[in-house]
Amino acid sequence: MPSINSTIKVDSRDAKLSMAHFYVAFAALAIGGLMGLLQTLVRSGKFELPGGIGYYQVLTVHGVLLGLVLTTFFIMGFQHAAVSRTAGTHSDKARLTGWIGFWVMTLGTVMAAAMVLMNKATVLYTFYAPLQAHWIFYLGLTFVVVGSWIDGIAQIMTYAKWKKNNPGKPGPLLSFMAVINTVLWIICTIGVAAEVLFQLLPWSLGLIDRVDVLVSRTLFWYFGHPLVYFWLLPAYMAWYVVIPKVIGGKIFSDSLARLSFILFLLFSIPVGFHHQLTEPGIDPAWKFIQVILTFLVIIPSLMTAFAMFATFESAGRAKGAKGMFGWVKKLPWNDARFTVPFIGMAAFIPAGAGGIINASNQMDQVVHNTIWITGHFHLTLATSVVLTFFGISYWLIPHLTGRKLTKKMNKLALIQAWVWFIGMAFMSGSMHAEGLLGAPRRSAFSTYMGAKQAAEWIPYQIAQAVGGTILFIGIILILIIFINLAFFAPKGEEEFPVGEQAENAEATPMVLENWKLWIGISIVLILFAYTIPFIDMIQNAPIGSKGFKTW
Ligand code: HAS
Ligand code: CU
Repeated sequence: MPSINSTIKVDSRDAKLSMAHFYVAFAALAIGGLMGLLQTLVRSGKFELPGGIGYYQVLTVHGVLLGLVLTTFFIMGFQHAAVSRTAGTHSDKARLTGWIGFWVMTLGTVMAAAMVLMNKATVLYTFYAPLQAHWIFYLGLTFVVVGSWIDGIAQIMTYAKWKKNNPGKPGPLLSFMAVINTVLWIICTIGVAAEVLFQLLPWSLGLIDRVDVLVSRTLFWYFGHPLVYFWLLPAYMAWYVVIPKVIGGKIFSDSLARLSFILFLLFSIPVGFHHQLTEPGIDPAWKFIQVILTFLVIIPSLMTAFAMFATFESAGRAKGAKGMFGWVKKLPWNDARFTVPFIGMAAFIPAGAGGIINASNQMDQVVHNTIWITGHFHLTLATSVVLTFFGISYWLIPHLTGRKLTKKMNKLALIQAWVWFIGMAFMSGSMHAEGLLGAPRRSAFSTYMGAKQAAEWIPYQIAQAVGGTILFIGIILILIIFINLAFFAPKGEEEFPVGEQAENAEATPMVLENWKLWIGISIVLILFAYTIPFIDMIQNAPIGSKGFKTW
């Protein structure tokens, strides 16, 4: 694996491009996080939204800004920096491509957010038909997707330039991972782009009078599950490559890390039916096949768990750790760059277990559409991924702005992480428990009151309000730290930590970078998992009022 020495800095022009993405991401966090607080207060039954603002409008702002905007902008900003740091500075052409992508995404975000704030797109972050939004919302989302494709192509350009200048060598691991994530994103967003362009946009413009809901949901979930790995893989990039350097260790295995990313590329897309297990109109045999593929996509996460424990233990042993768990003490617990992502990793153990329950068809009948699912993704996305994003920010923002992570900010970052963990334990924990009692997701307090179990659910909703309030304190803390590190921290050099492979690790086989092979297998698996059920849906689609099949 090419050795990446620790003094290389991200070129200041690329740093500006990354920082532009982070400003949008953290602005989305601030607004979306405030909405989250309001939601939990409304659900406690003790708070009415002012000025006739609707609960579902607030929920749509929360989901779109945090689930789609914060994530996409943060990930693109991080990947630009990662590629520039390890595969070399963007060419002027690549950087210009990146800026075009950024502005197209930003335009789309403003269009969609404006419609949501004007209550003309209260369709939640999954914008399921038959809920209909203003056409500007759909056009805005299209710009966000197309903009992210352009943004991602800039990263691929720089990686390809490195490969051309270093024939026969495996690309830098961090850049390889960023390109895997971008390729995964481009392949999976084709589904949601088709749904918006051929169904929702013409429908909202009145050009067609009906859409086939099953087709639109299938196109959405073709995209929706890989969306979660588009979120997860940048966290894994930090776990695999940055954390080993932060703890003074080595990357356990470059090949294992690459293989786990390739398995995500192969198995994360042909599995969307696991979000549709209770839906009619899909042959159970194809649901079963996609559940099998879902269980295959759990394997790279288990590989990651193994690799992380191996990384921690070898780093600890190298420092003289004795006994079965002596290495735990050798980990840098006072360094936020390690401890904050670590809390995210530890949270991923129950979070992933919850995912396995969701994927288990019979158990999903119990939890589907309950608040359990909301608890699941507040552990996976809002804790494991987002805490790792915070952990990345603590060294990347000062690195990019030519400042230092000070002791004071490091301390505040550790406090923020524990506040986040405690708030999430209350909120996600009570969501999981209340979901098992059958409480529905996506429901305000008022809709609960009709249910006979309402009295039983109230204590859990109060716990969610407590958790949501603590989490909001966590959001204020992270915003203070971000603003300090971006604008006020003392000038200085903050390392962009990039780990190096352990001496005794095997050389990386070049087959792992055979893009034609892996993208080819990914496409074959998608065609295998979706072609027949999709033909089935179209053939059996109802006839529209104008006498032809609705699409
Ligand atoms: Fe999920 C629903 C299945 C992972 C996000 N998921 C959702 C939704 C979201 C979401 C947003 O099969 C709701 C969508 C909606 O609005 O309806 N999910 C899974 C499975 C996994 C999984 C099998 N989900 C994620 C991740 C997400 C995410 C990651 C965001 C980032 N999920 C489902 C299913 C549904 C679902 C169904 C639909 C349910 C329904 O009925 O609607 C797997 O990827 C999980 C694998 C992970 C593990 C854990 C491995 C542990 C690791 C950490 C080790 C810790 C270390 C640190 C090393 C098996 C890697 C040291 C620790 C110490 C303590 C020392
Ligand atoms: Cu999924």
